[in-house]
Amino acid sequence: MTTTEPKPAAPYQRIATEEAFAPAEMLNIYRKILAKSDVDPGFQGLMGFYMSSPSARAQHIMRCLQDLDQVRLQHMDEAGIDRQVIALTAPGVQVMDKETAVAFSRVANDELAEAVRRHPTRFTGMIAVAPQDPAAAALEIERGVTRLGMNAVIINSHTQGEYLSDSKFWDIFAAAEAHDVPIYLHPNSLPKNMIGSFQDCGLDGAIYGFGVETGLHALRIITAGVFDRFPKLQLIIGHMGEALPFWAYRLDYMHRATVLSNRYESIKPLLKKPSDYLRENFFITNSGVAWEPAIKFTQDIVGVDRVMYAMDYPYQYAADEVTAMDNMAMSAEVKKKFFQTNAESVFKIKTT
Ligand code: 1DF
Ligand code: MN
Repeated sequence: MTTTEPKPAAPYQRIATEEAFAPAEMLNIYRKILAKSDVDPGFQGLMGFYMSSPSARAQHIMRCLQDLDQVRLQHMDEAGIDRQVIALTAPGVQVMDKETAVAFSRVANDELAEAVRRHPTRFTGMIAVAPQDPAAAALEIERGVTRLGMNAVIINSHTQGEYLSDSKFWDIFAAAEAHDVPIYLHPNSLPKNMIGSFQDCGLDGAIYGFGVETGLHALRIITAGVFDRFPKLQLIIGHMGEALPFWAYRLDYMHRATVLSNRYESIKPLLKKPSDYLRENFFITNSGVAWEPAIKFTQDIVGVDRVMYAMDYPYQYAADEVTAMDNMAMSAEVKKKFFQTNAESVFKIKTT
C-alpha cells in the first residue's frame, strides 16, 4: 500500500488538519491508569488495545504516534502531505487526574512546540488543555498562543463523562474567543454510562461510537446557547462534521418544535437555528472520510470556506485516499480552499 516514491506536488499545498502524536511520557502515565482496577472501559478499549495489541495496525500506529521527525516526515512525503496540523492524540490528558492533566498538558505543549520549531514548514501545533481545571486550561490557551505560537486548541470530547455544554467549563470558551483561536472538538472513547450498547457489538470506536458521541457533544454545545454567549467562538469538528450536516434539516425542525411545546427545561430558545451555528461557528474536516459525495454535500450546507482536508494520521494513513481527494471533480479554486487556504486562515499558518 505505501510507496517509497514521494508523491508529486499539486497546484496547492496539502495541509492535513487532524493529525496525532503521543509522547512516550504520556504512554507511561497511560500505563499506570490502565493498571488500575477501576479503569474506564472506553479508555481500556481504546488505548489499552493500541498499547498492547500485537496486530500490524496497532504496532504501526504506536510507532508513528511517537515520532515527530523522520518517520512522520517520510510518511508525509510518501502521501504528498505538505504540512500536518498536529495534536496530542485522544484522549490526551482528559483521562488523567486533575493535577497530572494540568501539568502534563504543559509538558506536551512544550514538546510539540519544540517539534514545530525543528520543522516549521512541515508542522503546525494545537494546544492541549485539561478541562478538569477550566481556569488552568484558559491560562494554557493564553500561554500556547502568546508564548508557543500555536493558534488552535484540541479537546477530546467529553472529560470523564462531562460535557463543555456545562457552564462550569465556559472559561475555556471565553479564552478561545478572546485569543481568536478555534477549538478542535475531537472524538474520545465513549463515557462509561454510554458505552455498553456500543461495546457489546464492537461499534464503540471510530467505526461509529466516536461520531455519535462527538456529534452529541457539538449539539449539546449548540443547544446550551454557547454561541449566543460567545458569538465569535469557532469549533472544528472532524469526520465530515460527525454527520451533523446530514442531520441539519431535522435538527432545525425538531429544535423549534421542542422549544415551542416547552417540552424540556434544557431546550431553550436560541437566537438562531441549529444549522445557522453550523454555518457560522464550525469548520468541518473530512478526517477519515475520503468520500467525494459527502464532502460536496457538506460544502453545499456550510460553504466551501468551512470544509478542510484531514488525514487522521496515523489512524488512517492511506496515500491512495489523497489521490482520491486530488481527483475530486471540483473547481481548482475550491480544491485549493479544501486542501490549503482554509487551513492556512483557520490555523493562521504563515507561509512566508
Ligand atoms: C482512532 C480514530 C483513534 C481516531 C483515534 O485516536 C482517533 C481509531 C485515539 O481508529 O481507533 O483520533 N479518529 O479520529 O478517527
Ligand atoms: Mn482523530
